Amino acid sequence: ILDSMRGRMIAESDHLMMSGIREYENKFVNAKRIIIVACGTSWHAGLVAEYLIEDFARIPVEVEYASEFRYRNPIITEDDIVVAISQSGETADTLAAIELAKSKGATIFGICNVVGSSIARATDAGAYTHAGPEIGVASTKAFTAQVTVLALIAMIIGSKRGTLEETKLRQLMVELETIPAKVEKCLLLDDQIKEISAKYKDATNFIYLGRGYNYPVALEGALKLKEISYIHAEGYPAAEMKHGPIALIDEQMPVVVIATKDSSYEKVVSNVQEVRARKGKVIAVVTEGDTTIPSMADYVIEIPETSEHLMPLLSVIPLQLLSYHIAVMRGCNVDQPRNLAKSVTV
Ligand code: F1P
Repeated sequence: ILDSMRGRMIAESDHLMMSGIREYENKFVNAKRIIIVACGTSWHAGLVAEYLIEDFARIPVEVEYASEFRYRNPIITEDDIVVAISQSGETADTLAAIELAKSKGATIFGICNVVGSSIARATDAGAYTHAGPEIGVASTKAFTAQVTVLALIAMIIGSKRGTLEETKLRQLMVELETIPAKVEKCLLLDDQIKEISAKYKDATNFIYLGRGYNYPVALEGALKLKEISYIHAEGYPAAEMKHGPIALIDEQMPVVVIATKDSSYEKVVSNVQEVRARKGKVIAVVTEGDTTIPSMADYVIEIPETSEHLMPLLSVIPLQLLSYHIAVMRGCNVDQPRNLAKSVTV
């Protein structure tokens, strides 16, 4: 994935996507609304895309679970662009959502990993992620590749619409180039995360908190733990905690907080204080060199600094490793978790 990311995304900015994005560029640039449909991990990548597209391109975005969208009576018009995201390209709910949107005349843009898959074939245009085959059932590198492609799309549309300044675009391109090396650094955290996993392998519940770009990452961290460790886990936007989930926090509750240095950092500090005040156990993912959150956390995982827009590419990795080690320690089959299928085709 690192090679494919490096090769595709940076050097030749004009050839980033397959022809799909260029062919449909005007449609994207003039879109009044973008609807994203996906399931599971792909839905979480879609949520990151909502933040990216609204930030960079200032086009309203709706992110829908395909499994719900297909059965309700959504308003879809010929002016809409529907972006369908799927690793396998075979997910029945996503395919049905595409068919529904097509029947209303919307333009369908696909983001799939598997070349020639059913979803890729059902779309008007698209971009392949080329992340290589996912060996296990649970999506991991597919998320990274999807977010990368979606970030590039948001940057291209934002730049063409004039809502993303040239200097900001350049900075983001330079920053993207550093991501593969930073991903490698995150992978070196493996031993440390294994030690943390040993402390919490017998937990029965987990909470994951994040704000802004780290909110979808919190959801994804919780999903990975559920999928492969069978531990009940919930992800929340950190600010939502006070509206209910805070009642769950006691000394038995591990709370994973994604607290990297970004525009919502100070607010996350208050959220961590709220968890501490209720004796929750804090596992914090922080930016290298941070001292404030580490002084309040039980365990600290340091990851490299990057733009908050690209942070999900890094902050998801320690959470994937945490789920992986906990699952292995609990004797679970991480490649073939119970009750899950690689392609959910029904
Ligand atoms: C969607 C998905 C995966 C999940 C599991 C079941 O798949 O929910 O995110 O990890 O494998 O399917 P896809 O549409 O992205 O292939």
